[in-house]
Amino acid sequence: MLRPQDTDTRERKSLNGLWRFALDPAGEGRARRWFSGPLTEGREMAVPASFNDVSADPAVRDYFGDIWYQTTVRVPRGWAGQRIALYFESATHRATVWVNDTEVVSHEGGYTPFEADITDHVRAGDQARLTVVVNNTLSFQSIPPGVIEDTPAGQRQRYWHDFFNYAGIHRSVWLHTTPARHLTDITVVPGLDGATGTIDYTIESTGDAETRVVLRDADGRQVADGAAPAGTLTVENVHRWAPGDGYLYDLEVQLVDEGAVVDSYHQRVGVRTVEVSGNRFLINGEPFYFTGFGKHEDLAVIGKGHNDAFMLHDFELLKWIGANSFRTSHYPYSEDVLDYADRQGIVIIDETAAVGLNMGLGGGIFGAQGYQTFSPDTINDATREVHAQAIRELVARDKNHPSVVLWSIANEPESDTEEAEAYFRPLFDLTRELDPSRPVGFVNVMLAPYGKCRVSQFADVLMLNRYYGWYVHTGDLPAAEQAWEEELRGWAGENKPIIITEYGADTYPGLHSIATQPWSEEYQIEYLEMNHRVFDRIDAVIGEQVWNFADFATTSGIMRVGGNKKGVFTRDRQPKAAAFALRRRWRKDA
Ligand code: BDP
Repeated sequence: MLRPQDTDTRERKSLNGLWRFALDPAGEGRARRWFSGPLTEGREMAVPASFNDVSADPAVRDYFGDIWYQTTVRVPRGWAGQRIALYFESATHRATVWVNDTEVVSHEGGYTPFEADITDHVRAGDQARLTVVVNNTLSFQSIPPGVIEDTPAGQRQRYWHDFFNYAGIHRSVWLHTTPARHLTDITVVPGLDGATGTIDYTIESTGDAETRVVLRDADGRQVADGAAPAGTLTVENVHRWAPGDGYLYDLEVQLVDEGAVVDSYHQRVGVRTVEVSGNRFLINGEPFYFTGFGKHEDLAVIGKGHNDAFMLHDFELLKWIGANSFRTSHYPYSEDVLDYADRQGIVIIDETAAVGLNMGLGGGIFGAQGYQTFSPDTINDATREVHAQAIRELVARDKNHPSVVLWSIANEPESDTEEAEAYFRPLFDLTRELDPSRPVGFVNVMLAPYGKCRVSQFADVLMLNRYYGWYVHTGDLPAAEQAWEEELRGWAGENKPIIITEYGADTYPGLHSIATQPWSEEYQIEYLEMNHRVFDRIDAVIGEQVWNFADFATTSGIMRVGGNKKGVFTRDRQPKAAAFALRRRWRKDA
């Protein structure tokens, strides 16, 4: 599936704006065919945005179930004779869409795009009613998982991930055209042979037209071309894509019939290689050290809604602090973020939404559980298929981004049991089959330390989340330092690169202390410095990503003060004292 574009042969129209909106607590909208007429409740909702915090009603914030969105669109008159499609960049966590009275698509998974061909259901020049029912409930068969529990006060949604279950239509919605005969997919895999760049490409299309590809450099000069639907382009003296240098070529792909261009699409290409060698992570053959953060899509009012200005500002802050990378914890981020990272030369660890597959984590953050992680009634084969589909859709969407250097197929799942091993083995195989060009890993949790984890054997890179000095040895940094180093030395013996994908301390901005006091701004600095001493003593550590870039909203709990406060920046992006300390470490020039 190709993201909508305006090209010589394609047009798109944004459907962003205010949509009619209705919650459906009785779950009656589908049976009562709410899609077959105007939603009458009279509320409106911004698209893109999470609906939760837009309203001032706490019951809306915590609502789970069906959520209805509706808009009307006039199909441009000039679109007659074209194939017309609807493209949702995401709808969290699942959605069904109607055009007028006809159901056109359903999609499971909250963070990847889906599309419906609606050519047969609309007419150029006419108005059409679009209705979407989004559903945000989590179950043991959703990614991420959750459960609805009956309580004396009614049903409650529980989940085991430490961020608020924002939902709705978080990203842009497009109405767009393609020609009837059209390109359906493009895959590029870059390579390097000394100063020469290679680009293996594969083009998929409907129909039997010929293919033409033209590669242009950033100044628009043609540097290579080809005529087959698959092949290799070479570029002498290639300008490599590299961390900090987001140089992109433009691959124009055309379908051609008797000399006429039938369809045309532009694919950005960054020429770089990624490889694991021993305990090194190589980009363009050079060892790379990751600095940066685990982030979230999380903002006041709009929740996980994508916002261009905040995206630019976050990247400015990354640059300011000397971060060269981040992880899309804990779900695929907006396609705009990936595109911008490509252009900025920011390196990305791209993660699925498989977070919270771990009932062992219960006690502390989420309260007692009473569930077994893997069992026929909880995370089971059906869940694994949903998880596999999430991986397929992530790779399909992000495979061409040079910024993406590593797949993370899960965050902190149970990984110390035989069931976990059996669950994950095929998912690693699948990811490698889908993309042999990038390393694959998952993020290991403290409950499955060195010697106990049975899943890390499948990973090319070890990604560890550790909270020595926070959740354990709280406030006792010397004890934390010793225990942390001891564990890390064990992992280092595996001869794989190690990225510390999370280490962090909750910090209440403005709280100060001369004594070593957790929650103070000084403690956050001391905690980070302790970690850095440990990392610097261990050769296999090739990356440090602090948890978190910014404070973010979570579910309620006694461990959370108005959300998770491990941000180096506050939720409104003001620096805590630790930001300056990190900047001194990461930016040798500052
Ligand atoms: C890890 C999770 C992350 C949490 C973090 C924390 O990966 O989502 O927010 O810990 O506790 O368990 O702050």
